[in-house]
This record gives sequence, structure tokens and C-alpha cells, in this order.
Amino acid sequence: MDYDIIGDVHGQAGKLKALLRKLGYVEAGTWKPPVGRQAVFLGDLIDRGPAQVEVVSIVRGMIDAGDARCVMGNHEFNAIGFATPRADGSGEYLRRHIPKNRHQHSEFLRQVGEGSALHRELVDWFQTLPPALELAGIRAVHAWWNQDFVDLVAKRFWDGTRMSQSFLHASYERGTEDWAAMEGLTKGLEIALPEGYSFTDHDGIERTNVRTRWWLQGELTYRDVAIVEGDAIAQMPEIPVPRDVIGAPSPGAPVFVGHYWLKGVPKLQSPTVACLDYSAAHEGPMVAYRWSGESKLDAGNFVIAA
Ligand SMILES: [Mn+2]
Repeated sequence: MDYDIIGDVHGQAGKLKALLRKLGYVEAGTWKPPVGRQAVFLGDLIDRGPAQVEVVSIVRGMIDAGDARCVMGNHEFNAIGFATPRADGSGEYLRRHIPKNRHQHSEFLRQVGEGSALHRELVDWFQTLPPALELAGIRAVHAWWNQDFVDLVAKRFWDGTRMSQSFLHASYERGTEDWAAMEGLTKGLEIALPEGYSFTDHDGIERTNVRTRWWLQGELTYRDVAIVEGDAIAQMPEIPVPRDVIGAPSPGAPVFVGHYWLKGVPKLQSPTVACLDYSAAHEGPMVAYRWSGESKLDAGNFVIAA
């Protein structure tokens, strides 16, 4: 089987359909791939964009027909937590309904109707999405392929064909292994800046932790590994990152991720890592990688639809 791997959609049904057409998929009840191919979605189907229910419906139909797979993004994980009451009877939810969390999720809640049968059905379906997917020849995860976390989740996540409720509750308890695994797989590797350093993010919030390019190897500085927007890169220290902080990417099949809001012309992160999130949620295009068995990725295989 060959795969068309597709980055974050965030409710952009128009861009998704344009991309599927460009990849040779045909709408016939569900979207049918060319013979011998299957679509692999990297998560974050929802939040922000105008047609979130339609996007879920397209992907779900393709999965049910055996024509697609999809991993869980942080936005699906958040949606599950937002809709699930804590087990302690406090009346709180696993993901607290504070203004920041509600704001990030507001378009989804509006489009499904908060508390509606459709809302419950979609949240239920999100719990069938694996946090990581190892297929013959490729690996797919929303943000970070960390083998320890992949192994832990493979053991603890499933209750039959869906997320176990004990794992779900544990994965919202800060500090547990389950929490660390879901944070890592769906949100990536964040590291602390050296003592005394911080930067201001796009919301004007001062931060001492930074997202990293976990796929880089060798002697690296904080400025090399930091993923920050705009001018904030100048605030990153050119001090070496201790070697054990990042760790080498696990060897093996190419890894595809979304999540990172990249901009510009798609390029490979390394010969075996490609991020396919080019900010389709805002002005960016939807990006896919058309994979046909290669173990070293080729930037000529990106497919882009604006
Ligand atoms: Mn995303």
C-alpha cells in the first residue's frame, strides 16, 4: 500500500477537497483514492476553520470505507477533555472551561452546537483515533515520534477499538506517564530555556519553555532548535543545548507530523522527517506528501493546494 499523508485541516473543507482532487481522489459517496493508495491524516481536523463538521464527515467516511486512517491531534485530544467531566464529582471538566480554552474551541462548539447529540457523537468518534500509527514503511504522529511514548500508548490507550476511560482520565493528570505521553505525541517536545532566559510569544505572554525541532541531531544551540514566531528567535540564546535534552530521533521508517504552523515553500525537516502543517487554518495551503515506498523522503513529492 502507498500513502498520501495529509497535514492539519482545521475545518478547511474547501482546501481539503481541492487537495484530494489534486491527489487524484474522486468523490463517489465517499472520497475514493487512486488504486493502491490510502490517505493518512495527521490530526487536527477541527477548530478554527469554517466547515469542521464537513471535514470530520469526509475523513470519517473515508476511514469507514477503508480508504483512510487518521491519528489524534492535540485539538481532538482537547475536544475530548473539554467534553468529559472529571471523575471526582467536582463538576469540572478534564480540560477546564476557562476563557482561553473555550475561546480556542469556540468555533467547533458553535458549529456542532455545544452539548448536542452531534457534539457527543464527534467527541465519541475522536476517541477511536490512535495517537500514533506505524504502517508498513511510514510512521505518523501529530507532533513528536517519541518511541517510549508510542510504546506506552500502545499498551495503555486502547479499550477494544477506542480510548480507555481510565487512560483518558490519567492522561489529564499532570505529571503522570500517561499525561507526558499524550503531551509529547500530540504537542511535541518543549524544553526549558537556560536560567534567566525567556521570550514573549505572539499573545504577549512571557515564556521560559520553547517548542523544539526534535528531529535535529548533532551540536545544537537553543536558537537552532527553538520553534518560535517572528522576532522571538532573536531572544533565543546561542548556548549549546545539553545532549540528553533532545535525544536522537528513533531510527526507522520516515516520520510524518503536522502541528508546527510552518510557512513558506514546503521542505523536508530531515531525510526521514516531514512536517505537513503549513498553516492551512489561516492563510496557508493544505500540504500532502505522496509516498510511494521510499525510505528517504523527496521534497518533489509534496502536493500543495491553496
Ligand atoms: Mn494544528
